[in-house]
Amino acid sequence: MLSLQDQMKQAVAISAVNQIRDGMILGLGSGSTAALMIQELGARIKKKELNDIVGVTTSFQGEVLATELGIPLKSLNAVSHIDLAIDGADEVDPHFQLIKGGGACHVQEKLVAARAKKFVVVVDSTKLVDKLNLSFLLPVEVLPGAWHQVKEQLEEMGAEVKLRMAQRKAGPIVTDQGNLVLDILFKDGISDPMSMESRINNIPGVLENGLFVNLVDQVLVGEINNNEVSV
Ligand code: ABF
Repeated sequence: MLSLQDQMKQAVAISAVNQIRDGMILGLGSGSTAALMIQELGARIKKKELNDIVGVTTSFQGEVLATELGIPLKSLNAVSHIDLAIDGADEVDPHFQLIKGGGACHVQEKLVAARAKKFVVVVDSTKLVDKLNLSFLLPVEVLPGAWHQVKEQLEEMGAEVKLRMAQRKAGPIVTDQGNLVLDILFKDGISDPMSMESRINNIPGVLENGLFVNLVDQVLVGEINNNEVSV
């Protein structure tokens, strides 16, 4: 029996896959909601309900899943465009600005979202917030040789900063690109995501941060009302 949260994720994943048409080049996101979407896509391709699909994944994890399901894949460099990208998020504000990167995949996720003609975000209602970064930490991918210097510069901007460690502190989390992740918190949240996104990215050694500003075309939200799941 799926938890209520998983039922919401499943419902938005199916609703997003309903937007896919034959011949599309798709951006395939990361995280558990995107994984449900990839599974549904794989099932429809197998049943020949969807044909001539090409996927561009945003993480190694997504690549493994899509490969196992037989979804044809190409790299971002090998496609001329992306028709539709579908991905999850960690926080969504009332202006559809996002925090992503809880899974440390936000560099590739942002590249794919920026390339897509349509970017659809799939979340359950727990991801909706009034203001970004009041609770979920903002991920910043940094070059390994620069993590401490970037940490200091972020602290000078007023953030609390932690190097993301693997479970049981076995070592730092390493991204698919071979970099490290700093998780940062501005205790009053982020009021101006656009200026914060570029301020952080201007620090030497920063590859990309998890603020996704003005990229989203549609947010599909799974909700529970009277024990009924709806999108
Ligand atoms: C990806 O997966 C990330 O950008 C985000 O961190 C996360 C959301 O995961 P889930 O759907 O499991 O909550 O989309």
